[in-house]
Amino acid sequence: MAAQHLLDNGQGVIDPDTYFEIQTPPPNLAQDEAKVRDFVKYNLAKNNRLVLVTSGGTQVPLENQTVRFIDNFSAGTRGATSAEYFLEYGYAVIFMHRQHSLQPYSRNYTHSTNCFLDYLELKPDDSMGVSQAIGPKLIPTFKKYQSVKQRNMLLFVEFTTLTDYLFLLRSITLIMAPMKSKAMYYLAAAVSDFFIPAPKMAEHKIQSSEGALTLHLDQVPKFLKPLVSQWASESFIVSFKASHASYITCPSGTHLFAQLETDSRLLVPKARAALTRYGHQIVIGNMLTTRKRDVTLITKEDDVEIHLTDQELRDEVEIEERIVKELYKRHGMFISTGKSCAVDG
Ligand code: 9Z3
Repeated sequence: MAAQHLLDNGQGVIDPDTYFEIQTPPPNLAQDEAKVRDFVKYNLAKNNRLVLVTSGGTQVPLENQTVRFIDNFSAGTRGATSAEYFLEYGYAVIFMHRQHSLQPYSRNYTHSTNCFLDYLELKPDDSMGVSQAIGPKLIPTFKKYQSVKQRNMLLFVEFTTLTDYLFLLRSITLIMAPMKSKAMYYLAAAVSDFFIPAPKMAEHKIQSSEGALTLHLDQVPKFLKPLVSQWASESFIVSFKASHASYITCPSGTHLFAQLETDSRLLVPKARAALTRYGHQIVIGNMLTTRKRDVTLITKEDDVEIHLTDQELRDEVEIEERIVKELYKRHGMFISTGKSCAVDG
């Protein structure tokens, strides 16, 4: 009853504290918190930099006994690839990812169109090994993966729903707080803007016999606000802003994809507005269609465009390498001066 009352502010927007009161925490939250606590303690003692990478999309269920849900798009490429480069720069990484989305190191193999059996071959003695076609390519990746595991530099934490994500985000951030400026948050996950609060959700499968379905979704509270101002106020926070190109519908009914100049021109002001609103260190703006080639880093002081040439794309250069290189530098300045960028005077 009280929860229902709290929801009714007339605009369908609740505050972050109320969200945690009305939603049910994920069942494995205590176990995840315990492993994150051990990981942070270990890396704090080693004086390592630590980054929380969030990756993949969140899911919003439409029923308590869920049959249907709404999903946010992200394969997890940005997060998984960036995590590898953070590890190369000496960061310990908490990789908080959507279940079954791409993961660092295995990302080039798990979601390929090949069946995993195609990576194997039968030896003359009837034993099984990695096929000659893939084995040599896999060795450097395998060695890197083994090394980060042995050195306890990479921790995996999984989420599926928006609620899992937000409970985990709050817990992990609070556990990381003692890392202060050595902690970075790299919030690449695609997070739902709308959800159905638990007290308003249908218990069982919504029946099609009742006719057409009209959905009302409430707005998700803006969690970047408490994250920046309370949970991780002394740390280095990087969020992402994604934007779409437009579709033009032709008279024939086909959808022509047109990356209108206006869309990319809107992205930077929108990203800057997010930076001003929350007061964190960096917003990375990316268009969904060009995200593997172009991004803009927006800080209080400057805009930095990172662009890969056609040749670099053919050479399989990954834009995340450039992003992480730039962040490593700026995080270093933040650790030593408390600012993300050298300011003249
Ligand atoms: C992004 O913008 C990511 O770069 C992508 C990566 C989701 C586009 P993929 O893994 O996709 O390469 O398939 N993530 C953030 C999107 C988001 O939800 N941002 C929130 C917002 O814009 C703020 S945290 O309000």
